[in-house]
Amino acid sequence: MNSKIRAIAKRIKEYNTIVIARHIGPDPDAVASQIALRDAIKLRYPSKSVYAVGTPVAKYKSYGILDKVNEEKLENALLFVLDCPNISRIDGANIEKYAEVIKIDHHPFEDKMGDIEWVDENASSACEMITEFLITARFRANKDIAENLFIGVVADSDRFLFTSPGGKTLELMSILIKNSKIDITSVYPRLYLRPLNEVKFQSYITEHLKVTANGFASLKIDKKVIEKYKVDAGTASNLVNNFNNIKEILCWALVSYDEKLGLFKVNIRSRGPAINEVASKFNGGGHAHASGARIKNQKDIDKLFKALDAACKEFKKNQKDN
Ligand SMILES: [Mn+2]
Repeated sequence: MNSKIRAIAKRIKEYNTIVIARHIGPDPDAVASQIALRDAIKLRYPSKSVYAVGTPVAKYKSYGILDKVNEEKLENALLFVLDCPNISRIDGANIEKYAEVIKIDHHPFEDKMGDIEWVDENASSACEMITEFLITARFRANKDIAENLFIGVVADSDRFLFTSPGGKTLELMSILIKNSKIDITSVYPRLYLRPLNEVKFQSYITEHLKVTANGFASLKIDKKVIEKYKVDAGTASNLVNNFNNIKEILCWALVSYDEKLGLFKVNIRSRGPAINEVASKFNGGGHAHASGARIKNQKDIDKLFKALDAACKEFKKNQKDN
């Protein structure tokens, strides 16, 4: 058994109060992984108090209900941080309040949070790592747990386009499906069924993308458009994944304004240059080919766009040279 997995199983056994957090602005992988881990621990240890925390998101409520925890009242609790490499992006938990912190993540390493840091950049998703943990440490996954894990893997791997090497993602999913007997065709609509107004909004984006000669595409989506198509700012950023595999586009970014936070959310994807280092200079970060940034003013957005365009230019030049 992987020594990290053994150590994590041991900690779960030792602690009676366990809190599971993930990143702000959650996606299916973040929410599904925390709820799956919570429910699997409860299944094995029914007397333990296990909580999955963070801001609830209406569209993910079918994954399970999130918990509220008063951290001031916690004593000797264990905190899990899933799918989140940096302390500043943890939603709803303060690592200082816990006796121990365990990170399980598939993003490039950023902040040290505790003694056990299980970081696997090769893993497709946090849900893949939780699946590996449950299978290896012999935790049972019932139908709800298995469906959540499958959803997270499918979402982050873009339906198995990006999987870990050697077939590991597929192997783990095969074991999960076999053991839990879930029907994956009934799971897909939960991720892929979409309203017509959203598809129309996607057409609007396609129609209005600005594409440079270097292959950088971008669009600032203003409030009026979001209102016209009756979508929310979150939908605008999630659609970014639908612009892959376009010949003329190497890297692309969508910007929407988050009223609640009072700043611009930029979602960036690339099938060419690595973009996380560029994003990290603009209050952001992420994976080499999928990053995001939160920006306060228009000027910095233009600066970020220039830097991404330059990265595309450099990438094209290197390809020609080789
Ligand atoms: Mn993830």
